[in-house]
Amino acid sequence: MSGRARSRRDDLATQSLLPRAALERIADDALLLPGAALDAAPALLTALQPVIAAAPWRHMLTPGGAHMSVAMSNCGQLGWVSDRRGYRYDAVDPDTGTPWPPMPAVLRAVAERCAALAGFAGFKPDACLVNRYAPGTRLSLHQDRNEQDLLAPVVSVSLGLPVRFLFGGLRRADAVQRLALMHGDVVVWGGRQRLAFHGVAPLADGEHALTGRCRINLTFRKAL
Ligand SMILES: [Mn+2]
Repeated sequence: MSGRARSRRDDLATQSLLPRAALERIADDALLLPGAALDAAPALLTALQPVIAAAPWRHMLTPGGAHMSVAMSNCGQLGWVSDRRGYRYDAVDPDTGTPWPPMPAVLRAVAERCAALAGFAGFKPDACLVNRYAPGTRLSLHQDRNEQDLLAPVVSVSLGLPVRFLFGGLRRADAVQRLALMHGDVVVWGGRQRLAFHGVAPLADGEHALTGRCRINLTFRKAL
């Protein structure tokens, strides 16, 4: 590991030990809820096991024909899919030809509670995208805009290895904040920030007691 990569990882490890506020404002209508899913994390990971058994990890094709570096699955009424035809939501897993597994109650409960804590009471997600990041994997800046309901927020739950979350503005060229996301952290954005550009920096290598050598991200949305 290079010295630079080591210092970045050490920064993240140090930050995880510092006292943290219950709620940190990123922007109007965008909030970080430090550790909001920490207590539930073991139950979330256990509930994911039958989801992944029914809808195994896969590296979807981008419309350009490249395999995405992030491994993905879905649960809930709808799943986010990508292939040569584009990005969209589908009730059926294209890999198995069957509906996506149902959203486990513990996942739904965490998403709805965190949305309410962030000021989006009444959030009823119908889709949960499950992303698995291996060391070195990143997600470049993008907007979530495949949902019909752009009034509902996005709720993002981080599990496992820490990462730098990139949160920009409504234009791609806007300044980008770099936020350390730890295991159990939740980010919620909606309202005026619903179409904010966001992404994650390359995942630093490491080992997490609950997830092993990866970060798992749950992204809850109301697609319809
Ligand atoms: Mn996104």
